[in-house]
Amino acid sequence: MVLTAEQRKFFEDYGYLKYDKKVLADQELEAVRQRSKDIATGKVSHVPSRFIQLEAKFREEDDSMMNFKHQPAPEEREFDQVRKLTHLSQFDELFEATAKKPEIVDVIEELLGPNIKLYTEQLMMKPRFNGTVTNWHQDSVSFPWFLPQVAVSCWVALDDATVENGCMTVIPGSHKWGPVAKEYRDTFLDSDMIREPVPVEVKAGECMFHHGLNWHRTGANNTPHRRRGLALHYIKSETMYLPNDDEDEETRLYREAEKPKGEFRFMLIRGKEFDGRV
Ligand SMILES: O=C(O)CCC(=O)C(=O)O
Repeated sequence: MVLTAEQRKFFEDYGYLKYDKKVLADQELEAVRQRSKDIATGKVSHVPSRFIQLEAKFREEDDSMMNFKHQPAPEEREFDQVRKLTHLSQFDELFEATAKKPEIVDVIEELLGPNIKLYTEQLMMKPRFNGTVTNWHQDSVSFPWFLPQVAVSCWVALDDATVENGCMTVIPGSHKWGPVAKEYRDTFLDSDMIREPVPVEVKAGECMFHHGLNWHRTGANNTPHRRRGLALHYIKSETMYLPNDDEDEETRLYREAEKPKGEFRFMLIRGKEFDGRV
């Protein structure tokens, strides 16, 4: 057991856990920062450019999550314009090794169970001066193709995350209300039955864990300091995946991310995988 009884109870009661232990040593942190910079700025090209998203004001007119329509040439991409890198583990060994680090996965195992897959990761760059808000959401509701909607995420700070530069803000206990359909978001958030939001400042190299149904957001970053955060989204290997015939572009791209490794399966992190499941 890596978590104390108090930490487990805190996660069960509030749906998140600030974890004050370093999960990335200083050297690892530096390597991950450097690799993310090399990918974002096109110095290396093993991550397809459709998994590199710019902040909206630097995109032409594409409003979607992936900017596959108006992807600028790598040499036109500026570091401080990049909003998000996704699917890094599928293409990059350093990110794969990070997603498999025992310091992280031991905790995930306690919170999610022994059979663990990685759905994806999102490296939210929250660039200095340009970083925009990520609005209130529940991760599992954003991944409706997985049943049951059970996920635990680990959010690793690559820079000190503060209130000023857009750290995570969570609504304690909000996971207990279950999945809330997107059209009810504002009504839900206005309800006086939900607790006050709490900012969670995290030091570089440390992390927080959150339940897939926990409501959270991050603020804008207008400071001169970057606030990069690597969100690793884990699901149970027992999860059912519901691809549909009219699969939208976004989902198709998620699935295609696995192609370099052969037949499509989500990445096994620990334990077993099961026929017909993710
Ligand atoms: O890092 C961010 O700005 C947002 C992260 C997030 O929403 C998540 O980890 O689910």
